[in-house]
Amino acid sequence: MNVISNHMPTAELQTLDAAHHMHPFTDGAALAKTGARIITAANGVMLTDSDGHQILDAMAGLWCVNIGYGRYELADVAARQMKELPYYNTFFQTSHVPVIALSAKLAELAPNDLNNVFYAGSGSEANDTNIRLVRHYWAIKGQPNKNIIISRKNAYHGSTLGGGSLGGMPKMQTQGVPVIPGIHHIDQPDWWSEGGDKAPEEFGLERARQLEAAIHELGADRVAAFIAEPVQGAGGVIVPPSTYWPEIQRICDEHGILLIADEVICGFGRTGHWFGTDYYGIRPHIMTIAKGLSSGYAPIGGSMVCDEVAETVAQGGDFNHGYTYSGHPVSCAVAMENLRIMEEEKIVENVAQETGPYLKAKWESLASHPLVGEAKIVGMMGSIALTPHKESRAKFAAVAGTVGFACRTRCFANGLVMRHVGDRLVISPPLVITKAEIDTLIERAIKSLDETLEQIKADGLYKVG
Ligand code: PXG
Repeated sequence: MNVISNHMPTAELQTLDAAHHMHPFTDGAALAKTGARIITAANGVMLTDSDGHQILDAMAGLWCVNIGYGRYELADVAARQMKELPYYNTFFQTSHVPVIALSAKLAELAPNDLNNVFYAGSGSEANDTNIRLVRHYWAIKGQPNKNIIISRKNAYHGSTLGGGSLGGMPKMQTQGVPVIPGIHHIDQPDWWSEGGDKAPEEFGLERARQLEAAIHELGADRVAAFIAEPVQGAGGVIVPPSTYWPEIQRICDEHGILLIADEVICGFGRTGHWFGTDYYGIRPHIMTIAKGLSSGYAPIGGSMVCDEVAETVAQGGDFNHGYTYSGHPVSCAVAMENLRIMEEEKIVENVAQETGPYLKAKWESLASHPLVGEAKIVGMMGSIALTPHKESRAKFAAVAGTVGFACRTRCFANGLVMRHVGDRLVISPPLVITKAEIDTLIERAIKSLDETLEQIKADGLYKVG
């Protein structure tokens, strides 16, 4: 077989890719026609594709390359760990130094008494763990029927059977999930799309109180936990009104419901704090972590668990759960090095005090563009809602996502990766993005918005639905 390398022509790579590679979250037939964009290298915030184009990655891969590309320190640590101890498991009363070190470090960084880590290979797996963990916890406490988990519509908690069942995205719900019984969904706090005439604060309270209504309906003795992302990421960077999280916290406290904060995107500096939980001042019993934990350099996820839940589970005999790669030594070592760099280079502080506010001012100014309704941002996760009529927060007549996709295509052509979620465009750049790179991001975004507006006018798509 020929060596397949970066030096092959793009078309040949695309043909091979289409012939043998099934892509996640992709229309395979459509992709086979156009051919995949092939990324060959990356450094800092810039990607290089197989045709030599330089593209500013305002998505940090998939919301994960927090320290940016090209940090050889992580490669060196991985190589060293592979030579010393490439693998050993953490089942059956064994442990190893990288997992011990990372667990202690995470306990130090995490808020409150989230001092205990159960490892997984990804965010989806970690949420599967959470389902089993909270049900097992209540069973040990003599309440096996306290097993319902409340989640939200338009939430994303992963793509495994468990994660997909917890999630609330309509497009996923028709394809083999939900399959886990005992998961109940309430509405999301998306004021732009669903707030109607209410003030955002009033709407935030109303949506939080749906949790209380659901608990009353189902019975507090039946509800094990509530799971939510501090800021919904894949759902379109939906920043909840300020009233939302304090009310959710009150409700969980008053009714004895475990709170699971899914920090897979919000964690590790994305909000300008170590965790989204810190940003909102909430006190979860469990946090789901992944992505930024290793800046995506190695696969790793996990559940950070408070002392009381961890101690109860420890007293409950064997917890018959785990993955071959729970606490993988190479991933743990890479994550440790990532956290060392984040601390040493004060990356989170820099987002909070310097680059975050700089990006916020520029991002929010996009709201004055004729195509943009709201522009929202927390730390380094932002979104804009495209609309044909700002005042009424109208949707387009075209199928949802048509205009968003057109804009995302213009972004690519202009050397910028933004992701579209329906007719919202979202960003989540590497946290190390500089002010000059933020200027480039915004210039390219404006150019892409201008071109999209022209295009949809020409195509007759600039119409209220
Ligand atoms: N929870 C949250 C909040 C996530 O955002 C997961 C769990 C699952 O993590 P894993 O590591 O199993 O993928 C995620 C992942 C997108 C996109 O297009 C978002 C995610 C994954 C893939 C695509 O926005 N989030």
